[in-house]
Amino acid sequence: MTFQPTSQLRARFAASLSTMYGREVPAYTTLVDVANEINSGLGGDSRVTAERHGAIRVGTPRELRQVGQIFAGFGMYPVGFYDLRETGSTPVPVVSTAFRPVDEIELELNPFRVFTSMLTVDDDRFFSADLRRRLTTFLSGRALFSDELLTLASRAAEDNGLAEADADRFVELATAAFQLSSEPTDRAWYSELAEISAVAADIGGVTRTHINHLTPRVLDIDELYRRLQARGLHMIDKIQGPPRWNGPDVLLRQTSFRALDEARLFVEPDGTVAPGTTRVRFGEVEQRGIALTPLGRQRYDDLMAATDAAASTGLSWQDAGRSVWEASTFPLDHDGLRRAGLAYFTYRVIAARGARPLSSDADLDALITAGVVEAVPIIYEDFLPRSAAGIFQSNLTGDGAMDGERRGAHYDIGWLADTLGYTVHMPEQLYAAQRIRSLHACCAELNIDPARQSPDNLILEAQ
Ligand code: OOG
Ligand code: NI
Repeated sequence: MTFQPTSQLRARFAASLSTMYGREVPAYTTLVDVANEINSGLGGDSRVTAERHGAIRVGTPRELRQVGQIFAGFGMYPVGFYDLRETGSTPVPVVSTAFRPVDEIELELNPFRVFTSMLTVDDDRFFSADLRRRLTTFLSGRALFSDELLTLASRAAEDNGLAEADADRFVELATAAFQLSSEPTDRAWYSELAEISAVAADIGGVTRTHINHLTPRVLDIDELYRRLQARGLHMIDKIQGPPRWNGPDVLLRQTSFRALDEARLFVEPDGTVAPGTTRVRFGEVEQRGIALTPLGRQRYDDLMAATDAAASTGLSWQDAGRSVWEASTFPLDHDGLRRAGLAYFTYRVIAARGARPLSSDADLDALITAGVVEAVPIIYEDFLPRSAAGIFQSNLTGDGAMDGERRGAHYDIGWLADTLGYTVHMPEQLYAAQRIRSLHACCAELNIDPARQSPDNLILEAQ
């Protein structure tokens, strides 16, 4: 029987969720078709065509830990900690991480990632003691994942894959765990939670969890936005993240179309079961650019703040962003980003053997200029807290309720690591490590001393 390695399990899982989500939310299929049209016109490779991120939401640390166990079976590990309670203009009562492959070879094989949020039940600003008690009872009474699924996941994680029959079962059970439930929802309970936040109701008002959206990657998001609008899809009013401008794509640009009404059964207060609708799922698409160093990220955040100020004078977000970015000193090409230490690259030797330097203190920058070494941009594989909050918000009905006078519960990356039982990597550490590995490999191949590199390189190395 053939053994299926983790990367294959992950690719199958992403594809199987995609098929299911296309059946559940037909507009998703339109989105994927249009994204494929654009990508194939722009020479997208097989990684980009298959590339998706998903989003799920759970209610308790125990559920979060189990989700982590399932994703580990697919070679996906927690990266980043996002606290969305105060990130956007409307508070969202969740903290989040992203499960994704961390290794560049695994990313290349299949980069599937899932943005995963947990309801902050312990936060007094959202939940009173009485509601918290009832919510905790409700959540501890449900089982989102079967023992069979969790056991297969642990085996897959331990053995770095599964034999074919087990692999089939693992993918089938994992996909089904994120299917929209047909079980009737208690109307009164759902509504009580919805008063606080639509997200609280979506997570804690039902007995199951579900995939909330599945996002393809597109190489030209502005073109996609136009084409979807032309097809009559109701898009949110902006593309989140940096604007389209005359410099390089950085980080992540995302947009979405509005949540759609989906039929669901409700148990009414009088005990009868009646059809109703919920509006919790939506379509999203993203374009990815180069990963920024902490220095670059600081510049990015400053430009975003300046864009807010410019947009408040009545310009559209895109027009405000473009004028702010184009008036700034943010570098206009990858080379400029690299020289200023604002973005991450890997390095590889491209010159033939005879054309290589003989001196052991050759400068990397000079080697790049001389065409001996090539700097390849590292694509940003993660998320942006502000865009994530924006995506949540644009799909919430109502502002929800938060009592700012009460104290918020404390959650941080250490809490997350303890809860999951895994190290939580920070995105920038992964990019920096990847950069240094490639730099050292290059130096070894050229027989030059990595310690004798130019100050720019050392600045980057220290980050
Ligand atoms: C997650 C929203 C965040 C993104 O792409 O930033 C997100 C959710 O709605 O559960 O998916
Ligand atoms: Ni998303």
